[in-house]
Amino acid sequence: MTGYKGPERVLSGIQPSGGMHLGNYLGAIRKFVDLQTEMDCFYCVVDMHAITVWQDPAKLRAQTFHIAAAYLAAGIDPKVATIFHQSAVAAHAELAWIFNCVARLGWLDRMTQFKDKAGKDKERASVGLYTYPTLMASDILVYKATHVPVGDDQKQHLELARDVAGKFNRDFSAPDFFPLPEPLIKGPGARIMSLRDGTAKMSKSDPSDQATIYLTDDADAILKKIKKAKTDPEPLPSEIAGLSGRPEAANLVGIYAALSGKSDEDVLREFGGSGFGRFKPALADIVVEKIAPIGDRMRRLEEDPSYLRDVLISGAQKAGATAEATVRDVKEIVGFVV
Ligand code: ATP
Ligand code: LTN
Repeated sequence: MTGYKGPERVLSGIQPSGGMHLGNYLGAIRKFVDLQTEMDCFYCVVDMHAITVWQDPAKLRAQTFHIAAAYLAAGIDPKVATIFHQSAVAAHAELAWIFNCVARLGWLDRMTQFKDKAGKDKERASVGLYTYPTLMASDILVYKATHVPVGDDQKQHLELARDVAGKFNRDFSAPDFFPLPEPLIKGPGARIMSLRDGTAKMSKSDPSDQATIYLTDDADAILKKIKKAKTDPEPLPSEIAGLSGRPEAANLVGIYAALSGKSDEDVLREFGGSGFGRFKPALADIVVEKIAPIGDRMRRLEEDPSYLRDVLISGAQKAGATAEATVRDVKEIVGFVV
């Protein structure tokens, strides 16, 4: 992390663009919970990122509360970590503008998420969708975060944030002003796949409801989705090598391993030779055991939006103090009159 001497700090964010799912939990939120006792942590609901694609205003606010409820229900303690929404801290947008002038067009042109989300008709995509990664760099660097827990799909955006930090430090002869943030991606659950297609990521925006296990699914829905999950006719292999070319089987084994705290090898030692008729009910049991209580807590929290609002607003006040101090220094460095 070069010669950066500031404190270790964590920032991550989730978009309020739909229901929270098992991939979000295993790839992100579960790590957020573990990190809160290790470092100073900032967990953001990135509503400004969500509007890079159309969001119904009536739903956006409820979705913001939904993410806040998931943070709390999973075990993030707002007295320990700072939970807030991005739009309430104007410093994110201010720094993002400056980063738009640091990042190069060529860097953004390479972003695969833009290509995926813009689809064939990129002329009709919003400008915000294109500059999304510089806002994400700002979310991270406005807190001088050194560590960023995310799922595997965010790797390229994290590299861009490091490039922006490095170029800013060099361009303005401010060595080590910004840290080069480290992605925290590794670990079981970094890439959970769709239950209908083992080659596509489990996603909020999947058109099939059967592809995604939502944190608010009840036991019955979880059981049905797992029973219907796409598989192949072969029994499970006894060793990892036997999962190659079997993306659906590999995904279900990976989910079991991530939730049980076992390795894929251990899971195959236990279930190798069994058909999905035996494995799927065992998988459904563990998903229900780990996820259903979080869903119950989320539902209860979502019944009290004024409490969730209070958590977000007081988090934003705390976050704002740190973020504004960074922007003040940045303005000075860039040559603005302060
Ligand atoms: P969409 O799927 O609609 O693009 P998303 O769920 O990827 O949305 P976010 O909600 O912003 O987007 O993601 C929040 C966090 O969850 C990020 O750290 C992301 O990497 C992680 N994540 C999302 N999907 C998965 C997945 N299938 N497996 C592991 N981690 C995931
Ligand atoms: N791009 C991320 C969400 C996101 C984020 C961040 C993650 C926005 N800002 C800062 C980590 C740090 C996504 O789509 N999952």
